[in-house]
Amino acid sequence: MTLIPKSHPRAKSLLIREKLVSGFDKGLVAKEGLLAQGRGEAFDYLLGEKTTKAAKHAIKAAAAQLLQAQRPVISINGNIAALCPKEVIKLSKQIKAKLEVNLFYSNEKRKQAIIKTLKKNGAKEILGTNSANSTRLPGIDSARRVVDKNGIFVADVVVVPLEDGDRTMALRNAGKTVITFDLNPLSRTSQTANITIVDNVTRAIELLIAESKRLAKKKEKSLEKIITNFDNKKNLTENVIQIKNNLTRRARIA
Ligand code: PTJ
Repeated sequence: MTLIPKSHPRAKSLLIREKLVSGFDKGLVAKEGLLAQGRGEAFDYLLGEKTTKAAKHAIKAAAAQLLQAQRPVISINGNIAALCPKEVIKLSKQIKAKLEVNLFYSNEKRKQAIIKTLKKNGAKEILGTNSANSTRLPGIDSARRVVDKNGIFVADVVVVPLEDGDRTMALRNAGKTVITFDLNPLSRTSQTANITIVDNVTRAIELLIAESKRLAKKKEKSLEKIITNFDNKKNLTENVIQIKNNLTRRARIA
């Protein structure tokens, strides 16, 4: 990994980039995953590279939703395996969710590398690895249609971080509640998910773990209230307004 001096004004962003590049070198990340990171970085820049108030609100709703779920599943792709393998496992333990590897750019070698990384980071059971257990999610043509009979197929709540767009609607049509992390509030996934956390997954995942821990002590009724009071469209609008305000401020300085 390239040495990034801590004093560099963009050190945090550069370190995230290095994680992706190193994940690519280890065979975890698709080439296209590097492009996805670039798009994310651009939106992160516009959002001010910090967790917005709206994102904190979405994180709280996501934690409540996950604690209420009967069969939650976290979908793992190459970018997530490279960016936050430890955290995703910690989250799965906290909310008792299953982990399922599901790739857009399907590739058996890459899948095996992802499984190895997850196991190295403490994952016990990983779904999406046994073709005898696979089935098809209707309404989707990409490789993401192949899902595990005991995982995403029967899940009630699915976390799909850094998604490519065509699966969220298929999952919604199958009656599932979808939670995503997506820095682009305008993406199709952001617009069709039930809860969109518009934040860098590397920042937001730790906050989601902490919030799930905090809300685990709350009664069912207060979790329900958090969920029903959350409006994803309104939350996305708040994020777009945040971008607009940041740009207006920058335009005044320039
Ligand atoms: O490993 P695979 O084969 O399953 O492929 C994974 C990628 C991410 C390549 C695939 O799902 C893809 O092509 O995704 P997209 O269509 O590029 O969408 C990814 C979305 O995630 C975009 O809206 C990005 O802005 C957003 N994004 C990128 N990096 C981050 C992010 N959101 C949160 N945190 C990030 N670090």
